Amino acid sequence: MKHFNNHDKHPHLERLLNSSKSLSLESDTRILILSDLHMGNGGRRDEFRRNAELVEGVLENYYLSEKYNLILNGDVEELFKFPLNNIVDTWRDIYELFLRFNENGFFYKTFGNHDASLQDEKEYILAPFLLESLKLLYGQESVLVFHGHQASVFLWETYPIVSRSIVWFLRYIAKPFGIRNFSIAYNSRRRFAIEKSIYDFSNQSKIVSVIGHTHRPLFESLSKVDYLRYRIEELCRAFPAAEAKEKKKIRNKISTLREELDACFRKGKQIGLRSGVYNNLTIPSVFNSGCAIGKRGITALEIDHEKIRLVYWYNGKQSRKFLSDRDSRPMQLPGTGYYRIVLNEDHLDYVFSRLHLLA
Ligand SMILES: [Mn+2]
Repeated sequence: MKHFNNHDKHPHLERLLNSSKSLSLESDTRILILSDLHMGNGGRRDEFRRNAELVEGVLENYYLSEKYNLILNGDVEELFKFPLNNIVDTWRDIYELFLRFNENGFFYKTFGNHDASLQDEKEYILAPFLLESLKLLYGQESVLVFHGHQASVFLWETYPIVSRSIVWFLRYIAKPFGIRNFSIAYNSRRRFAIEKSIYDFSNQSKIVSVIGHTHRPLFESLSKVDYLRYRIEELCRAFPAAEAKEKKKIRNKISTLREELDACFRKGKQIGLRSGVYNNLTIPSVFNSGCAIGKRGITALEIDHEKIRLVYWYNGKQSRKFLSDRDSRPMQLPGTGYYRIVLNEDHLDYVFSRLHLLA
């Protein structure tokens, strides 16, 4: 008789957790986690092209010199649309830059659904550093880094063999008929289903998962909309006890946050944004680095001296003044027009305490 337990619900994720390479976080370890670059051939259909200089600039002039290690968390190459040799020829300098992170300690790359076929490519430039997932050990705790498509119920997203026919479709059929972005056209329901599944698994296993894939940044399982709501709630609670001068500040702050929230919903109508709150008490078990092909900039996760951070990099010349949710000021990278802003940050002790108290 088959024995059923909770883990049977997530066989792919269970397999990842048990088979991952492990790596210990030291008290001063620094890691940059970047995902979903979708690098192409440098042409018009290459979604990476617009942020290529920004990515190269911040990797070389900030993360490499600040002694960060690097994990690229899947969908680095867009192999559904372009052949590997075109991609590597186009972006050779960036590949060489990735490899230089080995000087700081380590460089790893996990594969996603769009670059899963690289498992078979022995000659691939990053082949020695390619993994399906990586487990970061923080004392007794685990942070599992993987792309996230493994939680999909769609077979073609999970298994490279099945996805070959999709590759063929996208490269030869979708292109002539002008179907663009077929493969990442996530509707909110599918995105939510993947996040929810990884959230449930992480809570059951008492681990933190760091993913990409859905292109939606998450910090402690919260999307931007959820986070803005929480901040507004916090400020309302602080209001009654505040001094008169402080009250005025809170009022202004709330109105700014509400404008930002309204803007999210206006945009949400177009992109199918959906709240990431799964129940009233959110467990901080899922983080998502977002993507490197955003219209105005890139999001990334940093692990730095036992803290975890969601950051946003943008080109100051192109972007509107960026509104920060938590009073943090944008920092300019000297000698460039690039800015980094910390969207959220917490100590890993806080994250795991909350996880164990609530999950
Ligand atoms: Mn993906």
